[in-house]
Amino acid sequence: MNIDWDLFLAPYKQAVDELKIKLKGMRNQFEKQGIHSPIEFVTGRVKPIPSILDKATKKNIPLDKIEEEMQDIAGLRMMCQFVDDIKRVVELLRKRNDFEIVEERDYITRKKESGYRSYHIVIRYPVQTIDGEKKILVEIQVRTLAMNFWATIEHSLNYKYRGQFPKEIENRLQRAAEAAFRLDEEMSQIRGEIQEAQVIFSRKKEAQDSD
Ligand code: 0O2
Repeated sequence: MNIDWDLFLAPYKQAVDELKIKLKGMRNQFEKQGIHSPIEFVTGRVKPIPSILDKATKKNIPLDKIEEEMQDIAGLRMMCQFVDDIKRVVELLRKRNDFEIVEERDYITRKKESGYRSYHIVIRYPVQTIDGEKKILVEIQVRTLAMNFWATIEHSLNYKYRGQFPKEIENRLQRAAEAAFRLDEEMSQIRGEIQEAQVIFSRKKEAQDSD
């Protein structure tokens, strides 16, 4: 099957661009109201073509089925400071009416064997095109900064070793995953202190900026 990738990926690119603005807008609304935002920052990407092809081969997905069966061609990531913020973000996403939630995968309560933790929400998002509305699947990953740090490092190593980690690296990654988990726990314990400090810091910065 021959795919015109530019044409195929165009609505995915549009969805990522639109959702980045919408999800970043949620953060801005918290800031405007002067309350702690459960969202620290948002990123988004369209899966590169070689990764789509690799995943299709690995998961036995025929190319004419990737639209329905590959849920993360369009992907957004929402990073949070604290583990409790993840729940709040998920609730905010559930309340929205500009998309429909298709599936939720909680890899926080049950982390993956690799040590990976994150909350995944798959949505069906309507993109308006000149040929009418097209609904596409988008995966939103919600995670803390510590979970993101670990996943980013593990992802690069995975790429280097193609999933076949030497035993020592595998052990270190497991220990790093535990350390990231403990870091999240510690930060949750001193959450009040951190937030007070952040309010003082942002007031001081505002005062300096208006001088
Ligand atoms: P990329 O480069 O991030 O796009 P599967 O791929 O079989 O694990 P499935 O069914 O596609 O799982 O859904 P899942 O696990 O909900 O989401 C897959 C995506 O989650 C991955 O995309 C990663 O982004 C992330 N992820 C899942 N498990 C791990 C892990 O152990 N380590 C890291 N670093 N990320 C993980 P892709 O396609 O793998 O890659």
